[in-house]
Order: sequence, then C-alpha cells, then structure tokens
Amino acid sequence: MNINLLLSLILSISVSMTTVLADKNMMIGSKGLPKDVNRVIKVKMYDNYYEPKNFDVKSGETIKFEVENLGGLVHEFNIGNAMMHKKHQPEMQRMVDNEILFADTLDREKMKKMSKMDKAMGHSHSNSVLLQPKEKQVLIWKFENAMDLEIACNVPGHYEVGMIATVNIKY
Ligand SMILES: [Cu+2]
Repeated sequence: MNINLLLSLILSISVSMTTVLADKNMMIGSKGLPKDVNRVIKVKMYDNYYEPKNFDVKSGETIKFEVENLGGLVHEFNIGNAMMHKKHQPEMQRMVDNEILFADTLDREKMKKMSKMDKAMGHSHSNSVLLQPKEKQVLIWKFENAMDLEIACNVPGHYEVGMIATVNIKY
C-alpha cells in the first residue's frame, strides 16, 4: 500500500468518526425505526404555531409524529436545539433566495435538482419535515440521549415570531 493511499484512508476514517461524534454531541436523539414506535402523536401546524405547543416524552421512547400542515403557509417540523435551528436558518433563507421555498409553496422539482449540487438545498434531514399547506408526513424519532430540545419552524421569519414547541423529557 502506498503512503498516499494510507493517508487518505486514515483521513477518511477520522472524518467519519468526527461525524459520529458530532451527532452524539448534538444530544437530540436519533431517527427511530417503525418497529420501535411506542406512541403516535398527531401534530397540526398553523400560521405560525404548532398544536400541541408542548410535548411530553420519556427518555428512550420512540414517537411517531403524524405531522399535518393546516396553515396557509409552508411550515417545518424540526427536532433540534436552539443552536441547530440557528445554524439551519441561513440554509432555509438560501432556499428562498434560490426560489425553491415560497411563502405558501415549495418547488420540489427544483429542490431535487439543486440538492445534487448543494446538499442543504435538498432539505433531507431525518429530524425534520417541510410541508406545503394541506400536506402530511410522518417522522419517527427516538428520544434517547436528548436534552434541551426545541421543535421549531425555520422558514424565514417563523422562528422569530415564536413557531417553537417545547419538549419535556422525563428520565
Ligand atoms: Cu412555519
């Protein structure tokens, strides 16, 4: 094995390890499996709030969220923490700038095309769903090693006006 190959191998291993560690440090839980679902919670999104506004979960529990957008605007259901939402907001603004995300509609075709060049434009995060009015989607989440969670909408302007739900985790 030549030295360059070895070096690139070591580099790629350390990069993937960093990714794993970063995910663990986020402490938001992880994507859940359908076979592990303990409970179903229906979530309705309106302009600009969630119903319910608070979620009570037990640590280790896997929840299936059935999310429906009953508002007139595009909304996001994103499980994260304050820091992650702050980081995600510029990505959402870029989706607006690139004419993918409009107030009441999404250009999913363009979203797919642009995601090939820029992953952030695909909005394919396992911890969130982005819905147009009248759309529904399911998100399964395992609340393990999670703390300081916020469920929020990062469509530009919505977080700022308080489209945030709290998550209480019982240990
Ligand atoms: Cu919203």
